Amino acid sequence: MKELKYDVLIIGGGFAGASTAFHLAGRGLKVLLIDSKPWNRIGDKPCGDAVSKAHFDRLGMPYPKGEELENKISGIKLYSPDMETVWTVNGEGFELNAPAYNQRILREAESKGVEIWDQTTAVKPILDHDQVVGAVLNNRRTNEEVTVYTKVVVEATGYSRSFRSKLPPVLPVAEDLDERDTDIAYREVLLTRDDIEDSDYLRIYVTQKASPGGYWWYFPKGKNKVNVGLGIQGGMNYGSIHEYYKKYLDAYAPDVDKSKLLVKGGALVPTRRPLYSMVWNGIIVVGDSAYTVNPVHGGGKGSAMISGYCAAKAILSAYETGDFSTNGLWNMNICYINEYGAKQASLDIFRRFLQKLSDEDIDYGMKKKVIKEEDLLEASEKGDLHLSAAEKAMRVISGLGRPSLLFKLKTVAEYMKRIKQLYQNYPQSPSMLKQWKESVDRTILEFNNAIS
Ligand code: FDA
Ligand code: PGT
Repeated sequence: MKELKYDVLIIGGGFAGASTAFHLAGRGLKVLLIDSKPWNRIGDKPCGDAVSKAHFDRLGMPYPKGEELENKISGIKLYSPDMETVWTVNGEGFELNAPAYNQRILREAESKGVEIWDQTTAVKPILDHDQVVGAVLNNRRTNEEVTVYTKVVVEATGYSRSFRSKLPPVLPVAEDLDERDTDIAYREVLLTRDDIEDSDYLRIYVTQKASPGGYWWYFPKGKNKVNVGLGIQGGMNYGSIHEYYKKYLDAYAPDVDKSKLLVKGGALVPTRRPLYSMVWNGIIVVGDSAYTVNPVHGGGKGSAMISGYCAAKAILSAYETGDFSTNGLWNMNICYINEYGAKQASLDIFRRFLQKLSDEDIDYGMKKKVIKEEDLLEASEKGDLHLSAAEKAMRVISGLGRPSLLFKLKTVAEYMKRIKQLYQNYPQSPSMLKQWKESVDRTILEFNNAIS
Protein backbone atom coordinates (compact mmCIF):
# COMPACT_ATOMS: atom_id res chain seq x y z
CA MET A 1 0.00 0.00 0.00
CA LYS A 2 1.19 3.51 -0.87
CA GLU A 3 2.33 5.51 2.18
CA LEU A 4 2.45 9.31 2.36
CA LYS A 5 3.27 11.91 5.00
CA TYR A 6 1.48 15.22 5.60
CA ASP A 7 1.48 17.67 8.49
CA VAL A 8 -2.32 17.87 8.54
CA LEU A 9 -5.03 15.63 7.07
CA ILE A 10 -8.51 17.21 6.86
CA ILE A 11 -11.29 14.66 6.36
CA GLY A 12 -14.34 16.33 4.81
CA GLY A 13 -14.53 19.48 2.70
CA GLY A 14 -17.87 20.97 3.82
CA PHE A 15 -17.98 24.39 5.53
CA ALA A 16 -16.01 23.16 8.56
CA GLY A 17 -13.23 21.37 6.66
CA ALA A 18 -13.00 24.04 3.95
CA SER A 19 -12.66 26.83 6.55
CA THR A 20 -9.95 24.89 8.38
CA ALA A 21 -8.06 24.54 5.08
CA PHE A 22 -8.62 28.23 4.25
CA HIS A 23 -7.06 29.40 7.53
CA LEU A 24 -4.15 26.92 7.31
CA ALA A 25 -3.32 27.67 3.67
CA GLY A 26 -0.07 29.46 2.97
CA ARG A 27 1.21 29.01 6.54
CA GLY A 28 4.04 26.64 5.67
CA LEU A 29 2.33 23.33 6.50
CA LYS A 30 1.82 20.38 4.17
CA VAL A 31 -1.95 19.95 4.21
CA LEU A 32 -4.13 17.33 2.49
CA LEU A 33 -7.94 17.68 2.40
CA ILE A 34 -10.08 14.79 1.16
CA ASP A 35 -13.79 14.43 0.46
CA SER A 36 -15.84 11.41 -0.60
CA LYS A 37 -17.78 13.52 -3.11
CA PRO A 38 -16.66 14.58 -6.57
CA TRP A 39 -15.52 18.24 -6.74
CA ASN A 40 -18.74 19.58 -8.23
CA ARG A 41 -20.86 18.14 -5.38
CA ILE A 42 -18.76 19.20 -2.41
CA GLY A 43 -20.85 21.51 -0.19
CA ASP A 44 -24.04 20.17 -1.73
CA LYS A 45 -26.02 19.04 1.31
CA PRO A 46 -29.60 19.64 2.44
CA CYS A 47 -29.59 23.11 4.00
CA GLY A 48 -31.62 26.31 4.34
CA ASP A 49 -28.47 28.13 3.09
CA ALA A 50 -28.94 31.17 5.37
CA VAL A 51 -25.87 32.56 7.16
CA SER A 52 -25.47 35.77 9.16
CA LYS A 53 -23.03 38.29 7.63
CA ALA A 54 -21.50 38.75 11.11
CA HIS A 55 -19.74 35.39 10.82
CA PHE A 56 -17.89 36.38 7.64
CA ASP A 57 -16.84 39.70 9.18
CA ARG A 58 -15.61 38.21 12.44
CA LEU A 59 -13.60 35.45 10.78
CA GLY A 60 -12.18 37.37 7.82
CA MET A 61 -13.96 35.07 5.38
CA PRO A 62 -14.66 36.48 1.91
CA TYR A 63 -18.27 37.46 1.22
CA PRO A 64 -20.16 35.31 -1.27
CA LYS A 65 -20.32 37.01 -4.67
CA GLY A 66 -21.71 36.40 -8.17
CA GLU A 67 -23.41 33.02 -8.44
CA GLU A 68 -22.40 32.16 -4.84
CA LEU A 69 -24.88 34.74 -3.51
CA GLU A 70 -28.54 34.06 -4.27
CA ASN A 71 -30.10 36.72 -2.07
CA LYS A 72 -29.09 39.41 0.41
CA ILE A 73 -31.03 39.16 3.66
CA SER A 74 -32.11 42.09 5.86
CA GLY A 75 -33.64 40.13 8.74
CA ILE A 76 -35.98 37.42 10.00
CA LYS A 77 -39.74 37.51 10.51
CA LEU A 78 -40.83 35.15 13.25
CA TYR A 79 -44.50 34.08 13.18
CA SER A 80 -46.47 32.82 16.19
CA PRO A 81 -48.38 29.53 15.73
CA ASP A 82 -51.68 31.36 15.22
CA MET A 83 -49.84 33.82 12.88
CA GLU A 84 -51.33 36.72 14.81
CA THR A 85 -47.99 37.96 16.09
CA VAL A 86 -45.01 38.62 13.84
CA TRP A 87 -41.69 39.68 15.31
CA THR A 88 -39.12 41.22 13.04
CA VAL A 89 -35.48 40.73 13.91
CA ASN A 90 -33.24 42.88 11.71
CA GLY A 91 -29.73 41.77 10.78
CA GLU A 92 -27.80 41.31 7.56
CA GLY A 93 -27.20 37.89 6.11
CA PHE A 94 -26.79 35.89 2.94
CA GLU A 95 -28.88 33.25 1.24
CA LEU A 96 -26.10 31.23 -0.36
CA ASN A 97 -25.57 28.96 -3.27
CA ALA A 98 -23.74 26.81 -0.73
CA PRO A 99 -21.85 24.42 -3.06
CA ALA A 100 -20.58 27.35 -5.17
CA TYR A 101 -19.32 29.27 -2.14
CA ASN A 102 -17.91 26.15 -0.46
CA GLN A 103 -16.00 25.14 -3.61
CA ARG A 104 -14.60 28.64 -4.00
CA ILE A 105 -13.16 28.53 -0.46
CA LEU A 106 -11.57 25.18 -1.30
CA ARG A 107 -10.12 26.58 -4.56
CA GLU A 108 -8.62 29.53 -2.66
CA ALA A 109 -7.02 27.15 -0.16
CA GLU A 110 -5.77 25.00 -3.04
CA SER A 111 -4.23 28.01 -4.78
CA LYS A 112 -2.22 28.61 -1.57
CA GLY A 113 -0.86 25.08 -1.50
CA VAL A 114 -3.47 22.84 0.19
CA GLU A 115 -3.70 19.56 -1.71
CA ILE A 116 -7.27 18.41 -2.35
CA TRP A 117 -8.39 14.94 -3.34
CA ASP A 118 -12.04 14.49 -4.24
CA GLN A 119 -13.76 11.08 -4.41
CA THR A 120 -11.55 9.96 -1.56
CA THR A 121 -12.89 8.44 1.64
CA ALA A 122 -11.13 7.97 4.98
CA VAL A 123 -11.80 4.32 5.75
CA LYS A 124 -10.22 3.98 9.18
CA PRO A 125 -7.96 5.71 11.66
CA ILE A 126 -4.41 4.61 12.42
CA LEU A 127 -3.60 4.65 16.11
CA ASP A 128 -0.28 4.41 17.84
CA HIS A 129 -1.07 3.69 21.49
CA ASP A 130 -3.44 6.48 22.44
CA GLN A 131 -2.49 8.81 19.56
CA VAL A 132 -4.19 9.22 16.16
CA VAL A 133 -1.28 9.21 13.67
CA GLY A 134 -3.09 8.97 10.36
CA ALA A 135 -5.75 7.29 8.28
CA VAL A 136 -6.26 4.72 5.58
CA LEU A 137 -7.81 6.34 2.53
CA ASN A 138 -9.62 4.94 -0.45
CA ASN A 139 -9.08 7.14 -3.51
CA ARG A 140 -11.69 6.23 -6.11
CA ARG A 141 -10.27 8.62 -8.69
CA THR A 142 -6.95 6.77 -8.83
CA ASN A 143 -8.39 3.50 -7.53
CA GLU A 144 -5.76 3.29 -4.81
CA GLU A 145 -5.61 2.57 -1.10
CA VAL A 146 -3.31 5.06 0.53
CA THR A 147 -2.00 5.26 4.09
CA VAL A 148 -1.46 8.82 5.23
CA TYR A 149 0.65 9.53 8.31
CA THR A 150 0.14 12.92 9.87
CA LYS A 151 0.74 14.98 13.00
CA VAL A 152 -2.92 15.89 13.27
CA VAL A 153 -6.17 14.75 11.67
CA VAL A 154 -9.08 17.20 11.40
CA GLU A 155 -12.38 15.30 11.53
CA ALA A 156 -14.87 17.36 9.47
CA THR A 157 -17.21 14.59 8.34
CA GLY A 158 -20.47 16.35 9.25
CA TYR A 159 -23.30 14.66 11.06
CA SER A 160 -22.11 11.24 9.81
CA ARG A 161 -19.11 11.40 12.20
CA SER A 162 -17.81 8.63 9.96
CA PHE A 163 -14.18 8.84 11.06
CA ARG A 164 -14.36 9.53 14.79
CA SER A 165 -17.03 6.84 15.19
CA LYS A 166 -14.28 4.30 14.43
CA LEU A 167 -12.17 5.44 17.38
CA PRO A 168 -12.31 3.59 20.72
CA PRO A 169 -15.65 4.65 22.32
CA VAL A 170 -13.93 5.57 25.60
CA LEU A 171 -12.23 8.57 24.00
CA PRO A 172 -14.04 11.88 24.65
CA VAL A 173 -13.91 12.71 20.91
CA ALA A 174 -15.90 9.54 20.17
CA GLU A 175 -18.88 10.83 22.21
CA ASP A 176 -22.28 9.88 20.77
CA LEU A 177 -25.47 11.93 21.11
CA ASP A 178 -29.00 11.45 22.38
CA GLU A 179 -31.49 11.32 19.50
CA ARG A 180 -33.65 13.87 21.29
CA ASP A 181 -30.74 16.29 20.87
CA THR A 182 -31.28 16.25 17.10
CA ASP A 183 -33.79 17.60 14.63
CA ILE A 184 -34.71 15.80 11.43
CA ALA A 185 -34.92 18.45 8.75
CA TYR A 186 -36.21 18.39 5.19
CA ARG A 187 -36.32 21.09 2.53
CA GLU A 188 -37.15 21.73 -1.10
CA VAL A 189 -36.12 24.59 -3.40
CA LEU A 190 -38.97 25.64 -5.68
CA LEU A 191 -39.99 28.50 -7.94
CA THR A 192 -42.96 30.59 -6.87
CA ARG A 193 -45.93 31.58 -9.02
CA ASP A 194 -45.77 35.27 -8.06
CA ASP A 195 -43.11 37.65 -6.84
CA ILE A 196 -42.31 37.05 -3.18
CA GLU A 197 -43.26 39.92 -0.89
CA ASP A 198 -40.41 41.25 1.32
CA SER A 199 -38.09 38.79 -0.38
CA ASP A 200 -35.14 40.08 1.67
CA TYR A 201 -36.66 38.65 4.88
CA LEU A 202 -36.38 35.04 6.03
CA ARG A 203 -39.61 33.70 7.49
CA ILE A 204 -39.69 31.34 10.45
CA TYR A 205 -43.03 29.81 11.47
CA VAL A 206 -43.05 28.46 15.00
CA THR A 207 -45.65 25.69 15.23
CA GLN A 208 -45.60 22.58 17.37
CA LYS A 209 -48.55 21.23 15.43
CA ALA A 210 -46.92 21.32 12.00
CA SER A 211 -43.28 20.89 13.13
CA PRO A 212 -43.06 19.53 16.70
CA GLY A 213 -39.80 20.53 18.38
CA GLY A 214 -38.70 22.56 15.36
CA TYR A 215 -40.15 25.10 12.95
CA TRP A 216 -41.14 25.72 9.34
CA TRP A 217 -38.97 28.07 7.31
CA TYR A 218 -39.50 30.00 4.10
CA PHE A 219 -36.16 31.47 2.94
CA PRO A 220 -36.40 33.47 -0.32
CA LYS A 221 -33.54 32.85 -2.75
CA GLY A 222 -34.64 35.76 -4.93
CA LYS A 223 -37.89 37.23 -6.17
CA ASN A 224 -39.27 33.93 -7.49
CA LYS A 225 -37.32 31.17 -5.78
CA VAL A 226 -37.60 29.84 -2.25
CA ASN A 227 -35.99 27.31 0.08
CA VAL A 228 -38.84 25.90 2.16
CA GLY A 229 -38.67 23.22 4.80
CA LEU A 230 -39.14 22.13 8.38
CA GLY A 231 -37.42 20.50 11.31
CA ILE A 232 -38.92 18.11 13.86
CA GLN A 233 -37.29 16.86 17.04
CA GLY A 234 -35.67 13.42 16.81
CA GLY A 235 -36.24 10.50 19.20
CA MET A 236 -39.84 11.49 20.01
CA ASN A 237 -41.77 9.25 17.59
CA TYR A 238 -43.41 12.24 15.97
CA GLY A 239 -43.84 10.37 12.69
CA SER A 240 -42.58 10.89 9.16
CA ILE A 241 -41.22 14.29 8.20
CA HIS A 242 -42.45 13.75 4.63
CA GLU A 243 -46.02 13.45 5.91
CA TYR A 244 -45.68 16.75 7.77
CA TYR A 245 -44.20 18.36 4.67
CA LYS A 246 -47.01 17.17 2.41
CA LYS A 247 -49.71 18.05 4.90
CA TYR A 248 -48.57 21.60 5.73
CA LEU A 249 -46.74 22.87 2.64
CA ASP A 250 -49.80 24.76 1.40
CA ALA A 251 -50.18 26.46 4.77
CA TYR A 252 -46.61 27.78 4.94
CA ALA A 253 -45.72 28.19 1.27
CA PRO A 254 -49.00 28.65 -0.60
CA ASP A 255 -47.30 30.43 -3.51
CA VAL A 256 -44.87 27.71 -4.65
CA ASP A 257 -45.31 26.06 -8.03
CA LYS A 258 -45.01 22.36 -7.18
CA SER A 259 -44.18 21.53 -10.79
CA LYS A 260 -41.08 23.77 -10.53
CA LEU A 261 -39.15 21.74 -7.98
CA LEU A 262 -35.39 22.34 -8.26
CA VAL A 263 -33.89 20.43 -5.31
CA LYS A 264 -35.11 18.27 -2.44
CA GLY A 265 -33.59 16.40 0.48
CA GLY A 266 -33.33 16.01 4.21
CA ALA A 267 -30.71 15.36 6.88
CA LEU A 268 -30.13 15.45 10.62
CA VAL A 269 -29.12 18.46 12.68
CA PRO A 270 -27.49 18.22 16.13
CA THR A 271 -29.18 20.72 18.49
CA ARG A 272 -27.02 20.47 21.62
CA ARG A 273 -23.99 21.92 23.37
CA PRO A 274 -20.72 21.19 21.57
CA LEU A 275 -18.73 17.99 22.04
CA TYR A 276 -17.27 18.07 25.57
CA SER A 277 -13.78 17.93 24.11
CA MET A 278 -13.19 18.68 20.44
CA VAL A 279 -9.61 17.39 20.64
CA TRP A 280 -7.66 14.30 21.64
CA ASN A 281 -4.17 13.05 20.94
CA GLY A 282 -3.58 13.82 17.25
CA ILE A 283 -7.17 14.72 16.37
CA ILE A 284 -9.43 17.80 16.22
CA VAL A 285 -13.16 17.57 15.49
CA VAL A 286 -15.00 20.46 13.77
CA GLY A 287 -18.46 21.37 12.43
CA ASP A 288 -21.56 19.15 12.72
CA SER A 289 -19.35 16.24 13.74
CA ALA A 290 -18.43 18.28 16.85
CA TYR A 291 -22.09 19.33 17.37
CA THR A 292 -21.37 23.00 16.70
CA VAL A 293 -24.90 23.87 15.45
CA ASN A 294 -26.96 26.60 17.14
CA PRO A 295 -29.48 24.62 19.28
CA VAL A 296 -32.33 27.11 18.89
CA HIS A 297 -32.36 27.92 15.17
CA GLY A 298 -30.43 24.92 13.79
CA GLY A 299 -28.05 27.08 11.75
CA GLY A 300 -24.60 25.46 11.70
CA LYS A 301 -22.65 26.95 8.81
CA GLY A 302 -21.48 30.05 10.69
CA SER A 303 -20.37 28.05 13.72
CA ALA A 304 -18.74 25.42 11.47
CA MET A 305 -16.62 28.30 10.11
CA ILE A 306 -15.78 29.38 13.67
CA SER A 307 -14.67 25.85 14.54
CA GLY A 308 -12.47 25.76 11.41
CA TYR A 309 -10.86 29.05 12.43
CA CYS A 310 -10.19 27.75 15.97
CA ALA A 311 -8.83 24.45 14.64
CA ALA A 312 -6.34 26.22 12.36
CA LYS A 313 -5.22 28.45 15.23
CA ALA A 314 -4.71 25.46 17.55
CA ILE A 315 -2.78 23.53 14.88
CA LEU A 316 -0.48 26.47 14.15
CA SER A 317 0.34 26.88 17.81
CA ALA A 318 0.87 23.12 18.26
CA TYR A 319 3.41 23.36 15.43
CA GLU A 320 5.33 25.95 17.38
CA THR A 321 5.60 23.74 20.44
CA GLY A 322 5.75 20.41 18.56
CA ASP A 323 3.09 19.05 20.93
CA PHE A 324 0.16 17.33 19.19
CA SER A 325 -1.18 15.63 22.28
CA THR A 326 -4.52 16.49 23.87
CA ASN A 327 -2.64 19.06 25.94
CA GLY A 328 -0.95 20.62 22.93
CA LEU A 329 -4.26 20.98 21.05
CA TRP A 330 -6.37 22.01 24.07
CA ASN A 331 -6.59 25.66 22.93
CA MET A 332 -9.11 24.49 20.34
CA ASN A 333 -11.66 23.89 23.11
CA ILE A 334 -10.96 27.21 24.80
CA CYS A 335 -11.16 29.12 21.50
CA TYR A 336 -14.43 27.53 20.38
CA ILE A 337 -16.11 27.88 23.76
CA ASN A 338 -15.15 31.56 23.94
CA GLU A 339 -16.31 32.27 20.41
CA TYR A 340 -19.57 30.29 20.39
CA GLY A 341 -19.69 27.18 22.61
CA ALA A 342 -20.68 28.86 25.89
CA LYS A 343 -23.61 30.55 24.16
CA GLN A 344 -24.51 27.25 22.52
CA ALA A 345 -24.67 25.51 25.90
CA SER A 346 -26.96 28.20 27.23
CA LEU A 347 -29.16 27.91 24.12
CA ASP A 348 -29.27 24.12 24.64
CA ILE A 349 -31.13 24.89 27.89
CA PHE A 350 -33.43 27.40 26.14
CA ARG A 351 -34.14 24.87 23.38
CA ARG A 352 -35.25 22.21 25.89
CA PHE A 353 -37.75 24.72 27.30
CA LEU A 354 -39.02 25.87 23.88
CA GLN A 355 -39.58 22.31 22.71
CA LYS A 356 -41.91 21.67 25.64
CA LEU A 357 -44.12 24.73 25.12
CA SER A 358 -47.56 24.29 23.65
CA ASP A 359 -48.71 26.38 20.70
CA GLU A 360 -51.06 28.20 23.10
CA ASP A 361 -48.11 29.06 25.38
CA ILE A 362 -46.13 30.44 22.43
CA ASP A 363 -49.10 32.42 21.05
CA TYR A 364 -49.69 33.91 24.46
CA GLY A 365 -46.00 34.52 25.20
CA MET A 366 -45.38 36.30 21.91
CA LYS A 367 -48.63 38.31 21.95
CA LYS A 368 -48.11 39.56 25.51
CA LYS A 369 -44.38 40.03 24.93
CA VAL A 370 -43.56 37.78 27.86
CA ILE A 371 -40.27 37.56 25.99
CA LYS A 372 -39.67 40.47 23.64
CA GLU A 373 -37.97 40.58 20.24
CA GLU A 374 -34.93 42.23 21.83
CA ASP A 375 -34.76 39.52 24.50
CA LEU A 376 -34.84 36.80 21.88
CA LEU A 377 -32.15 38.54 19.85
CA GLU A 378 -29.99 38.97 22.93
CA ALA A 379 -30.49 35.31 23.85
CA SER A 380 -29.58 34.39 20.29
CA GLU A 381 -26.49 36.59 20.15
CA LYS A 382 -25.10 36.14 23.65
CA GLY A 383 -26.96 33.21 25.19
CA ASP A 384 -28.31 35.48 27.94
CA LEU A 385 -31.99 35.59 28.78
CA HIS A 386 -32.65 38.59 30.93
CA LEU A 387 -34.24 37.96 34.28
CA SER A 388 -35.94 41.33 34.26
CA ALA A 389 -38.06 40.16 31.33
CA ALA A 390 -38.75 36.84 33.00
CA GLU A 391 -39.68 38.54 36.27
CA LYS A 392 -42.05 40.88 34.53
CA ALA A 393 -43.46 37.87 32.75
CA MET A 394 -44.06 36.15 36.06
CA ARG A 395 -46.07 39.14 37.27
CA VAL A 396 -48.15 39.31 34.12
CA ILE A 397 -48.86 35.62 34.07
CA SER A 398 -49.68 35.29 37.74
CA GLY A 399 -51.82 38.44 37.47
CA LEU A 400 -53.82 36.83 34.74
CA GLY A 401 -54.00 33.53 36.56
CA ARG A 402 -52.66 31.55 33.65
CA PRO A 403 -50.54 28.77 35.06
CA SER A 404 -48.43 27.13 32.41
CA LEU A 405 -44.92 26.16 31.51
CA LEU A 406 -44.25 29.85 30.88
CA PHE A 407 -44.22 30.20 34.68
CA LYS A 408 -40.86 28.50 34.61
CA LEU A 409 -39.13 31.23 32.60
CA LYS A 410 -37.26 32.48 35.63
CA THR A 411 -35.89 28.97 36.16
CA VAL A 412 -34.92 28.84 32.48
CA ALA A 413 -33.02 32.11 32.70
CA GLU A 414 -31.22 30.95 35.86
CA TYR A 415 -30.11 27.65 34.35
CA MET A 416 -29.00 29.39 31.15
CA LYS A 417 -26.79 31.59 33.28
CA ARG A 418 -25.51 28.68 35.34
CA ILE A 419 -24.52 26.57 32.38
CA LYS A 420 -22.89 29.51 30.61
CA GLN A 421 -20.81 30.14 33.73
CA LEU A 422 -19.79 26.49 33.80
CA TYR A 423 -18.62 26.81 30.20
CA GLN A 424 -16.79 30.02 30.99
CA ASN A 425 -14.91 27.95 33.57
CA TYR A 426 -14.01 25.25 31.08
CA PRO A 427 -10.98 23.27 32.36
CA GLN A 428 -7.67 24.82 31.41
CA SER A 429 -6.21 21.33 30.96
CA PRO A 430 -7.54 17.83 30.11
CA SER A 431 -7.09 16.42 33.62
CA MET A 432 -10.21 18.21 34.90
CA LEU A 433 -12.43 17.30 31.92
CA LYS A 434 -14.24 14.36 33.51
CA GLN A 435 -15.18 16.29 36.63
CA TRP A 436 -16.33 19.30 34.62
CA LYS A 437 -18.43 17.13 32.30
CA GLU A 438 -20.14 15.60 35.32
CA SER A 439 -21.15 19.06 36.56
CA VAL A 440 -22.56 19.95 33.14
CA ASP A 441 -24.50 16.68 32.91
CA ARG A 442 -25.83 17.18 36.45
CA THR A 443 -26.98 20.72 35.67
CA ILE A 444 -28.83 19.56 32.55
CA LEU A 445 -30.48 16.71 34.42
CA GLU A 446 -31.56 19.09 37.19
CA PHE A 447 -32.96 21.50 34.62
CA ASN A 448 -34.89 18.75 32.84
CA ASN A 449 -36.44 17.79 36.18
CA ALA A 450 -37.20 21.41 37.03
CA ILE A 451 -39.25 21.96 33.88
CA SER A 452 -40.86 18.55 33.53
P1 FDA B 1 -20.99 18.75 6.00
O1 FDA B 1 -21.93 17.63 6.18
O2 FDA B 1 -21.40 19.91 5.19
O3 FDA B 1 -19.63 18.22 5.35
C1 FDA B 1 -19.08 16.98 5.64
C2 FDA B 1 -18.26 16.52 4.45
O4 FDA B 1 -17.50 15.40 4.83
C3 FDA B 1 -19.12 16.09 3.27
O5 FDA B 1 -18.72 16.80 2.12
C4 FDA B 1 -18.86 14.58 3.15
O6 FDA B 1 -18.85 14.13 1.81
C5 FDA B 1 -17.49 14.46 3.78
N1 FDA B 1 -17.22 13.15 4.40
C6 FDA B 1 -17.94 12.50 5.34
N2 FDA B 1 -17.34 11.36 5.73
C7 FDA B 1 -16.17 11.29 5.01
C8 FDA B 1 -15.09 10.36 4.98
N3 FDA B 1 -15.05 9.28 5.77
N4 FDA B 1 -14.07 10.59 4.11
C9 FDA B 1 -14.07 11.66 3.30
N5 FDA B 1 -15.07 12.59 3.31
C10 FDA B 1 -16.09 12.41 4.16
N6 FDA B 1 -27.12 25.87 8.64
C11 FDA B 1 -27.09 27.20 8.40
O7 FDA B 1 -26.13 27.88 8.78
N7 FDA B 1 -28.12 27.80 7.76
C12 FDA B 1 -29.21 27.14 7.34
O8 FDA B 1 -30.10 27.73 6.74
C13 FDA B 1 -29.27 25.73 7.60
N8 FDA B 1 -30.34 24.98 7.22
C14 FDA B 1 -30.32 23.61 7.32
C15 FDA B 1 -31.38 22.87 6.76
C16 FDA B 1 -31.34 21.49 6.78
C17 FDA B 1 -32.42 20.71 6.09
C18 FDA B 1 -30.25 20.83 7.42
C19 FDA B 1 -30.20 19.33 7.46
C20 FDA B 1 -29.21 21.56 8.00
C21 FDA B 1 -29.24 22.96 7.95
N9 FDA B 1 -28.20 23.74 8.45
C22 FDA B 1 -28.19 25.11 8.25
C23 FDA B 1 -27.04 23.11 9.10
C24 FDA B 1 -25.83 23.09 8.16
O9 FDA B 1 -26.19 22.54 6.93
C25 FDA B 1 -24.66 22.32 8.77
O10 FDA B 1 -24.48 22.73 10.11
C26 FDA B 1 -23.33 22.56 8.03
O11 FDA B 1 -23.48 22.48 6.65
C27 FDA B 1 -22.28 21.56 8.54
O12 FDA B 1 -21.08 21.65 7.84
P2 FDA B 1 -19.93 20.56 8.05
O13 FDA B 1 -18.79 20.99 7.20
O14 FDA B 1 -19.72 20.31 9.48
O15 FDA B 1 -20.55 19.19 7.48
C1 PGT C 1 -36.80 25.17 19.01
C2 PGT C 1 -35.88 24.11 18.51
C3 PGT C 1 -35.47 24.28 17.14
C4 PGT C 1 -34.59 23.20 16.64
C5 PGT C 1 -33.93 23.46 15.32
C6 PGT C 1 -34.74 23.19 14.10
C7 PGT C 1 -33.91 22.72 12.94
C8 PGT C 1 -34.29 23.25 11.63
C9 PGT C 1 -33.24 23.12 10.54
C10 PGT C 1 -32.36 24.24 10.29
C11 PGT C 1 -32.84 25.47 9.62
C12 PGT C 1 -31.74 26.45 9.58
C13 PGT C 1 -32.09 27.84 9.79
C14 PGT C 1 -30.93 28.72 9.96
C15 PGT C 1 -31.38 30.10 10.22
C16 PGT C 1 -30.27 31.02 10.45
C17 PGT C 1 -30.74 32.06 11.41
C18 PGT C 1 -29.71 33.05 11.69
O1 PGT C 1 -28.82 33.32 10.92
O2 PGT C 1 -29.84 33.65 12.89
C19 PGT C 1 -29.12 34.82 13.20
C20 PGT C 1 -27.65 34.52 13.44
O3 PGT C 1 -27.45 33.75 14.57
P1 PGT C 1 -25.98 33.14 14.83
O4 PGT C 1 -25.96 32.51 16.16
O5 PGT C 1 -25.58 32.31 13.65
O6 PGT C 1 -25.06 34.40 14.82
C21 PGT C 1 -25.04 35.26 15.91
C22 PGT C 1 -24.25 36.47 15.60
O7 PGT C 1 -24.94 37.30 14.70
C23 PGT C 1 -22.89 36.17 15.04
O8 PGT C 1 -21.94 37.00 15.59
C24 PGT C 1 -29.72 35.41 14.47
O9 PGT C 1 -31.10 35.61 14.41
C25 PGT C 1 -31.83 34.89 15.26
O10 PGT C 1 -31.31 34.13 16.02
C26 PGT C 1 -33.30 35.09 15.22
C27 PGT C 1 -34.04 34.12 16.05
C28 PGT C 1 -34.36 32.82 15.42
C29 PGT C 1 -35.24 32.04 16.31
C30 PGT C 1 -35.58 30.68 15.85
C31 PGT C 1 -36.92 30.20 16.30
C32 PGT C 1 -37.01 29.71 17.67
C33 PGT C 1 -38.37 29.74 18.27
C34 PGT C 1 -38.60 30.87 19.20
C35 PGT C 1 -39.95 30.93 19.83
C36 PGT C 1 -40.08 32.04 20.80
C37 PGT C 1 -41.28 31.95 21.64
C38 PGT C 1 -41.11 32.56 22.98
C39 PGT C 1 -42.37 32.49 23.79
C40 PGT C 1 -42.17 32.64 25.21
